[in-house]
Amino acid sequence: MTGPLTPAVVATAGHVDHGKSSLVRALTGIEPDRLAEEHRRGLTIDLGFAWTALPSGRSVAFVDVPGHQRFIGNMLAGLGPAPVVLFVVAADEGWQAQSTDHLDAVRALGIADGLLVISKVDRVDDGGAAALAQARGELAGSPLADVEAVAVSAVTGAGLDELLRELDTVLAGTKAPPPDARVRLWVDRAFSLRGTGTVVTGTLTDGTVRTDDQLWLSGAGGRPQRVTVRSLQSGQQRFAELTGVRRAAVNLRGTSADHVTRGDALVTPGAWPSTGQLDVRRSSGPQLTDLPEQLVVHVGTAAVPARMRPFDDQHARVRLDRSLPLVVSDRVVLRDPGTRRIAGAVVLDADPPALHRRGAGQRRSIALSGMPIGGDVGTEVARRGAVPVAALRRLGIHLPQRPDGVPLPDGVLQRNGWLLHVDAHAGWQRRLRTAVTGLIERDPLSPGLSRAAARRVLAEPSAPSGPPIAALPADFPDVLLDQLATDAGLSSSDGRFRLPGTDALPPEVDAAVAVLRQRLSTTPFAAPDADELAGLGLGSRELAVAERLGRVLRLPDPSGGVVVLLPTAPALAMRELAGLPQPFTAAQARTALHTSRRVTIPLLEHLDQRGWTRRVTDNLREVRAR
Ligand SMILES: Nc1nc2c(ncn2[C@@H]2O[C@H](COP(=O)(O)OP(=O)(O)OP(=O)(O)O)[C@@H](O)[C@H]2O)c(=O)[nH]1
Ligand SMILES: [Mg+2]
Repeated sequence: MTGPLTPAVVATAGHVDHGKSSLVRALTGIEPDRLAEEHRRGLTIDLGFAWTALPSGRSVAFVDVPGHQRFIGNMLAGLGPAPVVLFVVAADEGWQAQSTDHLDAVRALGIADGLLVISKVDRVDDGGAAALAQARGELAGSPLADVEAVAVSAVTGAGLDELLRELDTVLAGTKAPPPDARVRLWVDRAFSLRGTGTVVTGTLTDGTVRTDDQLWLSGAGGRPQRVTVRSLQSGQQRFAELTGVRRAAVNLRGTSADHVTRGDALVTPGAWPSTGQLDVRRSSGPQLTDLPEQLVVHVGTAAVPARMRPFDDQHARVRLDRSLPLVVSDRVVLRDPGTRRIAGAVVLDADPPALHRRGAGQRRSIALSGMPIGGDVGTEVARRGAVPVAALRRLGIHLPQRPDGVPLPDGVLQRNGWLLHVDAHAGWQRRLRTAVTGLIERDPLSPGLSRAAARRVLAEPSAPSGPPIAALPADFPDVLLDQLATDAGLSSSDGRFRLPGTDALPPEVDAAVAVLRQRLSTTPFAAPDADELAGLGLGSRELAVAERLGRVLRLPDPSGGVVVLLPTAPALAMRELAGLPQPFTAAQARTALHTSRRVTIPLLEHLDQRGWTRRVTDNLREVRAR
């Protein structure tokens, strides 16, 4: 296969002492065991890193893992982000306990690319044939069942060239992740270098990191730290940008090494959810009902204690002790720290619904059983009623690249960057109409249901008797709420919803308004005073409805009361004011309109606002040419 020789990251795996570190050293000339204690004890404790170029020229980095059972956490942190594995089995000892443990981890992580390496062939006479046959038997049925095998000796150098050639072939067949994906780099080390500052290292799996990038460091501290990439290295060379899958050493501004630990992740700001609860489907290992409630969840380089509640033997809810940037389709390892058993699982839902009602667990089991890996837009939208397209993307749910124009699943509508489910949409319309109708019945003078009140109504849990309707999301935009009201046949203005055609005045109010209008038709600027309004039974609510119906105009009275005129009063006033010498004073206007100062000042201000008059100085106005 041709194509760009994208760099690669390969992890080792295999039983303790089977020669993993010796192999990496022989292949690269770099010592992967970095710690003095590792040399003293002659075994790997923590991850080791080394790199070389393959015969094709492709550069490859190795992450060398410990085989000892005690360091299984470190082993999983090394294998977690690596897509390719060298599975090492010693020719003299053959398959051993941690060979099985590591194969369980490979299964759980779904790693299907790599090589079977029969090591230490110089120690046997059969060229490794017996160990190979045994290992093949163990690998049968696993994702590594069909990988090529190479017999090597780190001591004599036998087979090393062939191994590098075979690795080249394996890597040529793997697909690099899309460079424009959101970044998620699981940190495996953090340290401080004099003169350089904080450096974190990890296997970059998703996206591209560039110098000067702003990223978030999401970790145990809760809130993500905002950091900036000062410089980048891979294999001790500097780069302006790095694309996964690749080892990366990232020099960061904005944090100190003491605040970063293995299991933190460098991520694109705002692009990943912070997930504390997951619904998962088992992919390998024991049935979920056979695992204890207390587990350790391994994903990327993170190891987080968690509690699991199985819904059935294949599906469970996992509650993490701390949130992680996890999305739908992520693979997680569920490890029972007591028995060493390891199950693999795939995240089906990174934002699962709360389970309150009786039988919710059983219903969830059914829902999860029918859920495809990668998520289903229809189900997700139905569950939430409405959800921003961006939020679904963030959760890792597979969406068409551009939902506009692309057919959406049945029952899903797209509006203003949101996806709505027709059932919820219809249910919300019904509820809104009922609420508005009830309000008008109780209080015919009501100005209508406010948006805030409408939100409260639509956010309530649906009645146990009726069909379940999702609660309206708190961030549902006003424009969509107004549109919903319009769809429900309501009229919507000033952020209030009313029933069109029901805006009639109760008869006694109607009669009082008629009396007032009659009076104002002969003396248009003699606004009724508070006593007269009280005598007619017209309070502020009655007047508000009369104004909405276009029967009167209300102007604020600076003394705190209200000036009530006919809606035609401003035009009539203009006729009088146009006859005055320009500019004119408020006193001149008052005389011309045969009214009081209480009416004149609000009326002139109203005319100013309409742009019919203009203030020339504090007390002088002129009529504007129209
Ligand atoms: N004869 C021979 N000995 C080897 C070979 N490879 C490794 N060894 C020896 O086997 C022992 C273990 O080797 P390591 O490379 O440390 O094994 P490992 O798999 O990295 O061990 P852990 O990291 O602790 O799991 C050492 O004493 C090595 O010298 C080999 O190809 N031939
Ligand atoms: Mg080792």
